Amino acid sequence: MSELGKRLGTGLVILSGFVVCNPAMVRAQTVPKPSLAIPSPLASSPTVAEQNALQNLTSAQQENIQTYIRPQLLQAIENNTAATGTFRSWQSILANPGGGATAHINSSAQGVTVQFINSAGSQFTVTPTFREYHPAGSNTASVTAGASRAGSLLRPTCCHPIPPPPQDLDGDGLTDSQSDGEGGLEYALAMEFMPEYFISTGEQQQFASYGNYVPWTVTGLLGTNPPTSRIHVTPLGLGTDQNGNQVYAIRADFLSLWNADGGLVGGGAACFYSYFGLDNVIQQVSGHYLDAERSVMLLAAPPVNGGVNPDATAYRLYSIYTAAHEGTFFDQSEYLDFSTPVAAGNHILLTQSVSKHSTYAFNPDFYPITPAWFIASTNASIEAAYLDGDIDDATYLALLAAANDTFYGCLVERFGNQGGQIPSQATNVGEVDHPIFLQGYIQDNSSAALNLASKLTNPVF
Ligand SMILES: [Ca+2]
Ligand SMILES: [Ca+2]
Repeated sequence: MSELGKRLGTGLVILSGFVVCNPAMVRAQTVPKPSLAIPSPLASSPTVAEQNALQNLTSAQQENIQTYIRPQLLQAIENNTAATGTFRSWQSILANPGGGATAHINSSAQGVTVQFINSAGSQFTVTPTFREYHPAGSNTASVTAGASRAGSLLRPTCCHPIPPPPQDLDGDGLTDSQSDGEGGLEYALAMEFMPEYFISTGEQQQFASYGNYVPWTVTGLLGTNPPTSRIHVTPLGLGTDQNGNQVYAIRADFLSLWNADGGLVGGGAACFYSYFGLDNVIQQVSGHYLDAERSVMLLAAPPVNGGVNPDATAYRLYSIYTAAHEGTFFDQSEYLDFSTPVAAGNHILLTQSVSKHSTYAFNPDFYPITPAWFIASTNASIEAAYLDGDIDDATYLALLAAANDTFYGCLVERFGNQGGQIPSQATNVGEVDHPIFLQGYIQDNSSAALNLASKLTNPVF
């Protein structure tokens, strides 16, 4: 039995007292697929000539690939230690939500729109500015357990007196009762903006309950219907919007905490990791115990008495971060900035790819997870080796087939649409320095816990 299997075996314990009630109706609508930018001469599927060349590669031709293609791409992977994309502070997004010239996208997705559903059940389309940002060296980051438990970096730093709230259980200055009826702003905000989740057909992993302690440990399995949501809501402070008006900003994390990551399923095509140096990083998308997936929203409303606006319906959504293979070489996390902020009561449609649970605002079936810049680098390496005469015609054709198979048929997400649901309840985990509602595992910042504590305390805006 694999290590994962052993650990899952021990995780199959009694269902705890976690309350699941009123499963929302599954909605059968679909989410759109993006078109893909595929660099020429790579095509969406290899030609017959390319396939034949790949099948008939001689050992000498394979040796040439190892000599002229692989080393350059290994170097490209090694050089990928600088931050990519554009980091925008929450103040910057509030002041200029669309982002203008500072925003750009590095992924393969093109022409993506986003779907929302309103409280009347009507779906509508919004066109955001897509943006990527991956911190420097994130794919090699390893945080020591407990290293950042001293306190949240996101505690309010400013100065506006908030009346002592009777129900601020996590001590962050926002009321946070678990039930809407008790008037907690954190919970009310989360329910106003709760995403509609599309869980894939064929999903083998489950949402789970976890022990109120470190290390983060599965204590019960909760299935996938309805999707289990945990929330983390934190004040950011006062900013200025695009019209010069003051607004009060809040960050809301929507956590999808799974019992395990089942590893990349792939698209069924052959994988030629070694040709392209990817054998050095492919383990970053293999399966593991526990899985911490999320989206994070930047919300803001006109301030009341110079501080927090206690009315959840007054907030608007300025930006959302969707995490996918976060912190790995294959990071496909994206920001969607809304030039016209989206009002409360509207719910974005989000998918979770099968087995990996990567979060997207579109249908990710067969979506390539290799960074677009690396696919372009591979294409350029093949072209250069061919034009330099380092590889012959047959090797060139074979490499096009191998690259196509690897990037568009192997290293891809899978997702089967079975409709979506808006979770009708959620559990507020509190803050890392003050967990609430028995969610103490959020203090686990070990690599085995996928640096969960840091995910909640590191700024994403
Ligand atoms: Ca609070
Ligand atoms: Ca909180």
